[in-house]
Amino acid sequence: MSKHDVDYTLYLVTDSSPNYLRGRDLCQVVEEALRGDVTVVQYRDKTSDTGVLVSTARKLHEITKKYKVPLLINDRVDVALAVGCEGVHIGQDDLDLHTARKILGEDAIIGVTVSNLAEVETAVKWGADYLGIGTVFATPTKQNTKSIIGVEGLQEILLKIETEKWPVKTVCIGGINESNVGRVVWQSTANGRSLDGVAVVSAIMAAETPEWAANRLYKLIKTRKTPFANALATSKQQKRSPQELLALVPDIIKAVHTRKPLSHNMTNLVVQNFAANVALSVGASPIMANYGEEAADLAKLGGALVINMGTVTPDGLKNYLKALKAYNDVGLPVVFDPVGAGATAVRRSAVKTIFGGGYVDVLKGNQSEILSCVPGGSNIQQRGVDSGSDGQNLQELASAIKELAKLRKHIVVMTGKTDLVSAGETVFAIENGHEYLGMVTGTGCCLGTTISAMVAAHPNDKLSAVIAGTVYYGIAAEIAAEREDVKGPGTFVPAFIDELHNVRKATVKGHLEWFKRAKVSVIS
Ligand code: 3NM
Repeated sequence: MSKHDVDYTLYLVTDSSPNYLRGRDLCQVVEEALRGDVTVVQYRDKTSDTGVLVSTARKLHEITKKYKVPLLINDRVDVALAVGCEGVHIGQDDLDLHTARKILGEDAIIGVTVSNLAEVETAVKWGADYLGIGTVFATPTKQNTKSIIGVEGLQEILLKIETEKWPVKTVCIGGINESNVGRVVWQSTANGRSLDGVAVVSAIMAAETPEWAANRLYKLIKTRKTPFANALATSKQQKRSPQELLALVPDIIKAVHTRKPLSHNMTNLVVQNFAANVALSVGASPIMANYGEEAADLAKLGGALVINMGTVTPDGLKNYLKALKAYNDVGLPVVFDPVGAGATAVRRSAVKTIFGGGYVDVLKGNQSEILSCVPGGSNIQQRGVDSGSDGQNLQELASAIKELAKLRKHIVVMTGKTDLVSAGETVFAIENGHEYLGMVTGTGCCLGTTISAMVAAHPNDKLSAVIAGTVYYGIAAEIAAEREDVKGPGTFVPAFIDELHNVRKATVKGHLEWFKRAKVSVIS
């Protein structure tokens, strides 16, 4: 078989540690896995003597040849040469690729571990056949990994490879198993560039029945099966005109009123009370539950989750991840507000952890927060454009959020003087709102709460639900600010809560005067 025809779909990396083998024979486990459709085997053994490595590799090679699957040796070019197997896999601290190629020749398969763009570039330059991209998630199998890159890092690397049209194949590695493989493969696809496969150790080596485990993984990778694919707005939904979308707004507000969906907020210390009151005013049923263990029960109630990382802590992050998983498991919507995302290294890392931990349906934040979520950083941000300078760079911001939404496969809401909403194909601009919203703490967070109520009540068309929530919120602010009793930001807050309530009540009664203020357009 030519090395160009290798199928990387399910790449097994072996591990001979007793807690994985549990007394079983390595070759037997590998053969079972091959029966379950493993397509590449890498023999990885960091401790055995060279003699043992060569004899085990020979046995493994006899088996892999039967299944017409390539055998690669981790790190040890000498062992690969002695055995005459198909190639090697080398890490960043192993023998360099150029030398390995000189020793093994052009026909050998040589793969390289990479975790950042510089390593990718070097590996491609020296002719790597494939890249093992990782570590995606922290894993007990390899605890001394250099960096945890998350789905984010994976996307960034795939995007670069796609942009440069590099011919290299790709697999990802680190913490991939049956529960996350479909999402990781689906989510990491960047501009049409997908992974060629997935590499696993424990998901197969530690499985009771390696054959079944491999077979299930293979099918999940091949079908790119993930429930989240249905969460995304369809092209048809995205191509609707602002008028078509606006026509849905009253019914969405009524649906919240009728269904009173749960708005489960894991939010920051500053806005707990305000957000709960906003949820009540828009007709939702709020619960401010920050303890992740409760999420599985709450997720049975048909609502939506808001993760607002405004006052993130290590415990808080663990709780968010539990809740994210609980809502993902039942397919209910999650709104993520990456408050202060770019402000500290801790928050940048928290954003990665959350994106890695599950699927987020709606990402909502201000300009700098959203731009901080662009993998690899945004050019706009690098040029110092920050919130406030909306006018001249609206088109640029629109393109940035469109790309981000497309890449991440979720809806992005960027708040500002003009709010921008995109699910990846079209960008809608909403020009409702009032400057008082920017003078009171927590109004952005409470928009997240409002959106959660809308998407919970209208889950099959989240794009129109997000637009409905944003328009309704902005108009309620305008009406509140115009009231005679409102003298400034302080008196604005209670009036705003009143008007969210009043607008909803009016809508339910069919009084839609307020709605004439709606300003939605398509800008990109
Ligand atoms: N290499 P599991 S992570 C062998 O990041 C290996 O380069 C990694 O094990 C890297 O599938 C890893 O059990 C272990 O999480 C992956």
